[in-house]
Amino acid sequence: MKTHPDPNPLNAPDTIVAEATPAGRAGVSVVRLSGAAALTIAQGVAGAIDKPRHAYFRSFKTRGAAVFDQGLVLYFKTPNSFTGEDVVEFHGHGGPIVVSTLIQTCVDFGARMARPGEFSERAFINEKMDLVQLEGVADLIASASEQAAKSALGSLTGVFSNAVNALVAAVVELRIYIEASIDFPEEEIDFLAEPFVLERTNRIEDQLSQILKQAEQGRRLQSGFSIALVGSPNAGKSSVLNRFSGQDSAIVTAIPGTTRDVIREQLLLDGYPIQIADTAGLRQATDAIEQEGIYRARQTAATADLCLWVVDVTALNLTHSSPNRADIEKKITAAQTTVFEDALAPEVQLIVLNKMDLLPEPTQRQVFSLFEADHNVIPVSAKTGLGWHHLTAGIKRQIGVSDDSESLFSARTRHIVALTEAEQHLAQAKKSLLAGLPGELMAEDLKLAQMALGELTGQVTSDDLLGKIFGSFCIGK
Ligand SMILES: Nc1nc2c(ncn2[C@@H]2O[C@H](COP(=O)(O)OP(=O)(O)OP(=O)(O)O)[C@@H](O)[C@H]2O)c(=O)[nH]1
Ligand SMILES: [Mg+2]
Repeated sequence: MKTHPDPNPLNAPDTIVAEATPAGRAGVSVVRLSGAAALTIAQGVAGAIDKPRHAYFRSFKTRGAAVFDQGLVLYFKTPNSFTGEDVVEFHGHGGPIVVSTLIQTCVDFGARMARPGEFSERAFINEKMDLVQLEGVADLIASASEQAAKSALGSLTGVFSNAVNALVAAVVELRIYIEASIDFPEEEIDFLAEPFVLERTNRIEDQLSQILKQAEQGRRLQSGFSIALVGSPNAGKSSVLNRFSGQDSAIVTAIPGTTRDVIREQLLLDGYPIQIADTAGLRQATDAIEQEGIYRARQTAATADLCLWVVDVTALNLTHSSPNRADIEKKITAAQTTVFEDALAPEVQLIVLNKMDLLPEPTQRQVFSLFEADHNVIPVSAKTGLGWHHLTAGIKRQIGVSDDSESLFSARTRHIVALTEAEQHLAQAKKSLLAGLPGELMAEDLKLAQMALGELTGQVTSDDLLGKIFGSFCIGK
């Protein structure tokens, strides 16, 4: 009788196994083994296997040699695998019993169950991918929109990492120069006064702020952009929400003060994930419920990535005069300041001039032409959809996404934190330089900036951080 190889589990304590596909019933399910004993264990389950990247069609047997499934076995020889270790994939039938028998059989032959994110962790330790790339893998899997997936792929393929690495290289180069100057104290002043020291510092600063901007956009692409609809009662905020969501999400009535609660909808705007919030109309309310609604409206506006300030165009009394742009803008500002004393910064808002359908045709045409080339005031009708594509385009412009998103990558809060930290250290370094302070100070700040950047890709890491990152991944990833 043919006996299965029997690896000593003590020699291979660290070969891990998990289902790589989601649990449940499916045509095919993939179980993955990784570690020094992966091949021996796989041979125990499926017989002789030696050729890497070859699809073997085999029966899968338990340690007691009972056949329980048949399928494909693929062997990836170290270091040419996802984890960098020997990896074997079993493509068996996707039934819960079959999969659990397969995993149990691998354990019987000496593997152990993988912890969450352990395959990724090994890929990181074996330098197959850096942290940003592995997070890109997780983001790609979690992507809820086409654009989010595109940006995650950017991180996975190294767009983000390359940008960060280039920045680290530039910081290191500058550091070496500054540190060399410290070794020649008599000439230090001249060293630091070389114009290229400031030039390089400025260039690094520009590069960093560019990456930070892209990272912020990348993070918002993953989590979604938040938009708040604000304005006076009856301006048509709820109608705008309903047109965006394509359904009657919020109650619309002709009674001012209809909306009190914040009503949130998730949607895709040309493939970009958006969270849009309808809020209570802003006015001096006497009713306690409405007051609370207005308080919430302000809070929503303050934390949103973008506010759409909805204005009822008929409330501007344009019908009797020939509309004039400066006049309209003045009226809008006046309306805003009466209801929203802590005025919104112009860069976080778009003015939605609603109810255009109610204007007489000639006035309508005039208003449209007045704001044709304007990026901040957008005439629309929530009722008829008039001008809606301008609004969509305006939002995309405001949140900084373009259809050419090739250069995008996904990012997480921890990346933004690290980049911001690096930016602060760099600013401090520049300050010391401009103040003519000793080179040691600048060198130290550059070092701190470098370390902050190193945390992104994992060049500098604590076990704590790694545990947190990989712990958030799922088992089998
Ligand atoms: N003709 C026309 N009427 C509109 C338009 N948008 C909203 N309305 C009407 O204006 C009234 C108020 O609309 P809502 O969407 O409830 O306004 P709101 O800003 O949410 O009001 P509050 O919740 O009270 O703050 C309703 O009668 C709507 O049908 C529009 O574009 N054209
Ligand atoms: Mg409303």
